[in-house]
Amino acid sequence: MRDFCMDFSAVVSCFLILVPILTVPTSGAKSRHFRWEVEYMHRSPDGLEGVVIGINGQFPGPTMRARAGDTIHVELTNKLPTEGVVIHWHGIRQLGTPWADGTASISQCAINPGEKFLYRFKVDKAGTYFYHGHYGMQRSAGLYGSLIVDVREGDKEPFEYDGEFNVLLSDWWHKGSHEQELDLSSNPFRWIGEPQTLLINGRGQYNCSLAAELSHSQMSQCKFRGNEPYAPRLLRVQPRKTYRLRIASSTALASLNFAIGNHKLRVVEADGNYVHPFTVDNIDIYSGESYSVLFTADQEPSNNYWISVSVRGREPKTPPGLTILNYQPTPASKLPISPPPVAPAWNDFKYSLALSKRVFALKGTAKPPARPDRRILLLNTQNFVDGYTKWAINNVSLVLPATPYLGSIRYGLTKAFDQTPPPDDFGREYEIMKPAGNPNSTYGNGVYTLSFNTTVDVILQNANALKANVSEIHPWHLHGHDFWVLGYGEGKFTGKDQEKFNLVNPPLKNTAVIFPYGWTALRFVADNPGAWAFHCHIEPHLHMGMGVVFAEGIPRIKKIPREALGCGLTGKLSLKNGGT
Ligand SMILES: [Cu+2]
Repeated sequence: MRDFCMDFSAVVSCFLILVPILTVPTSGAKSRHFRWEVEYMHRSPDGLEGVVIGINGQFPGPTMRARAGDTIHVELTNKLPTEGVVIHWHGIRQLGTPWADGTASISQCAINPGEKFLYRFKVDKAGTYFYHGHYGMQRSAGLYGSLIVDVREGDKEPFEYDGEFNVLLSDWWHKGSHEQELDLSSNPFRWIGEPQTLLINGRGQYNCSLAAELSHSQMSQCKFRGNEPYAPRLLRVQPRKTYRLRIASSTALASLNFAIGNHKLRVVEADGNYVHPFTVDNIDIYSGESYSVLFTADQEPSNNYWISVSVRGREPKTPPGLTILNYQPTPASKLPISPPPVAPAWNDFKYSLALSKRVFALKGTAKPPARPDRRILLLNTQNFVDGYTKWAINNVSLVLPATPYLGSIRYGLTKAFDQTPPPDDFGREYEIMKPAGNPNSTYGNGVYTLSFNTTVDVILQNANALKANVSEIHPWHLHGHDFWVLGYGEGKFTGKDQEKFNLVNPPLKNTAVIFPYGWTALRFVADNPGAWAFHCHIEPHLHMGMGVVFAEGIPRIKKIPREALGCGLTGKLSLKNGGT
């Protein structure tokens, strides 16, 4: 905030804009009001100047903080001159406010340039969340920030700590998001490549390395005065104290591994749900996930230590993101005495799987219903549609319609999207271990309509991509719900695998990964009326069609704010009814 105020010499209005401008107590819970302007800005997240989408002059966007039970009001003005915008509140279930989920073409119309939209929703559950753009590839352009929900006043977390830090992770390309979008949509296909830099709280280093001298690298040693926009934000700790790190990954592509040199991490929260605590040397974190980890500053206090973020799951062509754990009163300029911790090999998927399998719900967490009412198997494949490279689910590559599903389903506008639902299964003879015999698929925008209040199992089945011996990681994120992760398996899912589902203490999450050639089983209850995206959180993959839409209980929704539906067929409907 200080940078912003100094940059713009507008201290007074800065405080008015950036802090909640009004808090009104209602039975302990508060309304928290924010006024945001979203705009393009020149920034140098890694030392090279590029264009980012910022909020109120900040990149990443302002950190939002509230208590469980509070209502958040964000009056958002779109100051991008030529494109729409929406913001998704990742991990917030939007109970009773499905129009505030911030998914263009699904829960609302994109907010036009110059227009305002009011996001009003309740944060019902304490946890580590974040928000990000959900239109085009605006997340890749840097439209994201942290959203932290504390426990209700008087409530306690099931663990103790003395201080905390937000660690929002992202990846950064020097090629702009529009060019990336065009590359991915081109024939012949142009892959965007690996990110140039990993960012920690929006900061990374491209032309130098903090650890160059220690790692004997070819890169030059970074030297900072401290006010450079790409100077790392240090984490300053007092010896012997215990800290909570709230780590969230908003990466467009990279799967990451997080470690602090010489320190163990105790994992206590995942995706806004408490987990049975377990201790690790380092933790994998996929795009769309968040974790809270505790660590104690119990090492030699006259030294500083590395915090290191490395690429997993894809051959890393991006150097690790680094910052420093700075023990007080040791000078921050004193570099750690050994090189940064080395992450497990990028393709050690067994390591990753073993880590994912260590996540169990904390005792007392809601348990899943004993059996599902419906099972949906979703095959993840890379395909061609009319010669274009795409991703498809059960052979359908998602192309979003012009009218948001929430409105078209609520008002029975059957012309707004394909009324034939996509398939619940794929041919059982499909060979997941090799490239498809016929890799062609089709575009589609049909919906999985879930009967209200029923229990749904989703089995995500991974497969070989277009190229032989390639199967990628996909972190799948569900909107509007948490799901239980019932199990992970290798190879093709069979009915027998159900017998091994964990129904005792499966973790509740909103994002879960499928590993190469494997499957992941999820269960959730369709009890939140709305239209909900379920998709791979890798932004290029979603852009290439890797998602589906679930809809449940929409006839129960009484009134959808008109502002959410002013486009497509719902926009015309609104005009016909005299604008009401
Ligand atoms: Cu993916």
